[in-house]
Amino acid sequence: MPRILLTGFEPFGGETINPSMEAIKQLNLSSFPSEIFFYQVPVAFYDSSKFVIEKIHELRPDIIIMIGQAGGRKDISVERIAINLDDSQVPDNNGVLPKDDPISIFGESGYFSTLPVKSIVENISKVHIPCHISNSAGTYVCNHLFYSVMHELHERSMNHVKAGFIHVPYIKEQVVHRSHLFSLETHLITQAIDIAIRTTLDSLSIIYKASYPARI
Ligand code: PCA
Repeated sequence: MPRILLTGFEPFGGETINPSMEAIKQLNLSSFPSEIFFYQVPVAFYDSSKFVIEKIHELRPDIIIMIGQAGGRKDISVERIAINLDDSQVPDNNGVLPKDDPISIFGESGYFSTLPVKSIVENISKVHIPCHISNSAGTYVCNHLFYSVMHELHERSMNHVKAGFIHVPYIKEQVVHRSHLFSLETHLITQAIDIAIRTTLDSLSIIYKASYPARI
């Protein structure tokens, strides 16, 4: 059975919830033909990547899907690329405020997601949830985590692991006093994550599929 590492973030920037975790908690984990391990990650440049990289080596997942909040965006953004840059206007939850710092001095300038980003967007769009490919995960903690994970997989020759990042908008509860901001119902974000997981599972090699008689 494939193993999936799924991560969301703790709240940050004065919010009391983070839609990534709220949505992940509502997934029906037993409905997937896989083992899913999910964690809440600190919104901290260095601690986030340290935590997730440790989990990768402990759990040896086949798929890594990282989810984060992109407040103000109007759709589910399936990120295509992580860039080698930390540059922040606001401190992270540990007070760290990097300016124009490379994430890895000798690392590549960027790494592409190895999730099937186009199929994920297509399948989420089919159920009328707004969804697009995004070409920038920003330069804050989400991009840092995304880049660090892709770099680790590259450096350790773990290229068989499919990994990537999805940004999600605010949920309704976060915008009650800011109704001009876009938001989605939590259950729609949960459904989008569910579809992203299933689409990625479907894209795994035939060897894996062969171990699920029910899916052939
Ligand atoms: N979003 C932030 C960091 C944590 C989160 O949920 C970002 O987009 O970088």
